[in-house]
Amino acid sequence: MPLQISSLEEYQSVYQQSIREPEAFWAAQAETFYWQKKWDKVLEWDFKKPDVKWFSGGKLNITENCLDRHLESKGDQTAIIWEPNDPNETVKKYTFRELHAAVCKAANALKVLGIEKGDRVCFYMPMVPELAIGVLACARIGAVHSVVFAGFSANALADRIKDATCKMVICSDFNKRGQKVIPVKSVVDEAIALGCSSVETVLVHKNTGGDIVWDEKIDQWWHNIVDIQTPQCPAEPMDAEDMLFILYTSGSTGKPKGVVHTCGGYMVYTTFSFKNVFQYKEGDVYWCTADIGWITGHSYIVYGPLSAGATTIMFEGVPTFPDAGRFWQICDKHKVNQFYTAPTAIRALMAKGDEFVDAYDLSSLKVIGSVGEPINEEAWHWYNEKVGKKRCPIVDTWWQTETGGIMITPLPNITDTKPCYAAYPMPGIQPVLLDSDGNEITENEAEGLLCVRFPWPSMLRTTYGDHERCKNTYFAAFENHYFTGDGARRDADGRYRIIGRVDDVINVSGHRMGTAEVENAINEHSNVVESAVVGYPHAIKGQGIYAYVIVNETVSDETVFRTEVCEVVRREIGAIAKPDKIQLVSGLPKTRSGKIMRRILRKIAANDTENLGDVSTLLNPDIVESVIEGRLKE
Ligand code: 7RM
Repeated sequence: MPLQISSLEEYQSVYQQSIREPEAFWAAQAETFYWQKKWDKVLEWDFKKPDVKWFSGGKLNITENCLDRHLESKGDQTAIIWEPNDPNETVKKYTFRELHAAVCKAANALKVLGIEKGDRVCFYMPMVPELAIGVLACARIGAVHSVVFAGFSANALADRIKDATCKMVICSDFNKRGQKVIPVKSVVDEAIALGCSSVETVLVHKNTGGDIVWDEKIDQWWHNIVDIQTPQCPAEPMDAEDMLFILYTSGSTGKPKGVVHTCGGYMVYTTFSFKNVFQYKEGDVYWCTADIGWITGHSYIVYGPLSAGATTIMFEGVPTFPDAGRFWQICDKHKVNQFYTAPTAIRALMAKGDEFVDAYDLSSLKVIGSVGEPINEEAWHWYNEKVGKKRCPIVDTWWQTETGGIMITPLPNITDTKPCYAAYPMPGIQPVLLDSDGNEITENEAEGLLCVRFPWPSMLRTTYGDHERCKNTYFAAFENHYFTGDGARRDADGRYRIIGRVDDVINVSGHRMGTAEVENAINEHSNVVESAVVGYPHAIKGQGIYAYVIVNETVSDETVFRTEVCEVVRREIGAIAKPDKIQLVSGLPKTRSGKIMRRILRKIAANDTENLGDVSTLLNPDIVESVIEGRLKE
């Protein structure tokens, strides 16, 4: 197992060593894993290309580290606790031995269905054990998984399947979310009908039962094929730099990018960070409420915890079913020791009243975490007092799909915590603040663009099928730096506070969304001429989506029009991208070169129109007043 830091002095000295001798530091961590063959070189890097290789020449299989290596010492320990949507249904538990067998069977099934090393397999599934099993089965045989959050639309799914030329899609028949039953297989059918010609097989896990359309030519039942396989499957030898998975994420341009993570460095960093950030101890029960469709689920439900030999909970349902006490009921029921969730969930539950949290025994909790967006002070205090009872440090963890693992965070009971501060860099992480000219801001009590100046093992290697895009998005803005897209502040003691995105990415309920992506969707409405989307402060979601829309023909019923626009967005991207507010405008403020002045639109959406700055240089200064007049309040 990698090092687990236990005191402030140790953090400080380990941090210093990790910066002074990064290769020696990470080699020592990597030594604690099971490698089929040791690496030749710890690190090679060039941010200009970018080209980053960790542990190259090393051979491993991440599933041998997540499963096989635990069999002897903890084969009978629970690896996954699955908590169903309906609290009255039966909990499922998999020991490491059972999970190993289940993964091997699924891996053999993938092989029978023609999946080979390097092939891409798309997952479009609810939070059921078969999702984790399927993902690990891919890793077992060297297939590359691309998990698509099951809230995305058929269009969005089809785009992702095509971009990665997936050979297979694994899905469920239906998903359960609270009281709703959501068709899933039919969405996959729709996506396939949009021309996903690479897909040879759709493997369907029967989750609820019920009528679905079946195409004998490509559809296969999971249980028909997986259940008859043998529970042993050799682990494919993977180069440390072979692809492990692709995960799509939104950027400031229209099309989501397929962030690529590789086997060796990702394994080392997610395990190391999991052990340290959550201070996980043998026998603890750990729960991250994320969906495996996002990076948080990949790194901190599946790979990090399992590789660390932890017991990890997978929750199928939603925080408010059957009522707003569900999270706390689960913590009580399974005696959860480390709990990791998103600020949007905390705010939503806080708004429902304290009685829901007060009704349960939360004395098992030791560490509580937050991820995905800035946590506001009020939510931080409520989380600290009501959930953590002021005895559980809050780890406000800052990281990204691209970073693979947690980058900046307090370490519980080791470093201090401060509301709204993600605080200190993890060992091996070298954050810097730059000004817009790329000069480093070295002093404290300063604000700047958050960059990283040295590679870390779990960083993205490329964006699938488009390396130039990776270079332009992350490595071109500032020479020899990875640019995060976030702005941050450093306080007098060196703690970091993440302010938020400085690009055209918004964060709605912890879901990352490109404004251009939403605009493209809105523009699909036949009566829309042009649109501009910005984020605005939203009490529960963090940011809401505010859309300014120019129409072609006068709209007779604005309510109907707004519903139609939302429907188009739902169809193009998914319900998570539906605008909260849609304002009809006769024009958009533009620069003389024709660029939309989002800065002004953001201020209007936030009702902060006092200091719009100089608008006289705009192409159409008069439009500003009319946009302000038409602003939507509630
Ligand atoms: C893990 C994840 C990444 C973006 C990132 C930030 C924002 C994430 C925090 C945060 C403030 C945090 N991956 N973000 N964590 N902002 N404090 N603790 O969320 O790729 O989906 O999003 O999320 O803007 O760039 S992500």
